[in-house]
Amino acid sequence: MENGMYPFINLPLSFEYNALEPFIDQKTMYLHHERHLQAYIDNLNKALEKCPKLQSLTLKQLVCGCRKPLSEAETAVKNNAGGVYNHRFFFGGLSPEKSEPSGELLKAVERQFGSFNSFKEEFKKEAMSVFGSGYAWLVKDGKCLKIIKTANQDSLVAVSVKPILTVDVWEHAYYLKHYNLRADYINDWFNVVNWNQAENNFNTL
Ligand code: MN3
Repeated sequence: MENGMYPFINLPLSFEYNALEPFIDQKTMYLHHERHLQAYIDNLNKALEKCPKLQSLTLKQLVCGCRKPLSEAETAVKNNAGGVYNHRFFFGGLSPEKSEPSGELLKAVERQFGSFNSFKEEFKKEAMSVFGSGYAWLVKDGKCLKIIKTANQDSLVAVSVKPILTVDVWEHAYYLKHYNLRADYINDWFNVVNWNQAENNFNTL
């Protein structure tokens, strides 16, 4: 991932804001990337101004918040770094090009969940059950695939699992188009998942 260190900038998406229509609308994509992610980036940079010692750490190291207990400024760094990391991961997992899992990832999905369709059902159920704001993730844990949930901008970086794919289920990710219907949003999101990126994540260490 480029721009992994302070000062952070908002990297452009690899597609236009309207490219995921009709599944995710242009206004949602614009606000999500240009306002929400930008705010995490600005707040991360501001928090890092107060913590010069952390300025040489990578985004992943900042997300870990490894030094405990954290001061107020360090907590702001950790939370906002989580917001940047999670959003970059989420946006990187989207594509206007229709794709499906293939190769080793498809084999692993079938081994773990029985079929791609059963995986989708299971993933949707988990994403629906995220209470409040957070994310559902497909992760690799050793040789197994698992679906896990995180709250707010907590991250998986400090956990020993490898993220493959995530869906942002904060209301800002879907409210303008899908209102309160998170299930409809998740169904639509499945149409714009970048399975090629997911497969790269699965195959790289
Ligand atoms: Mn979001």
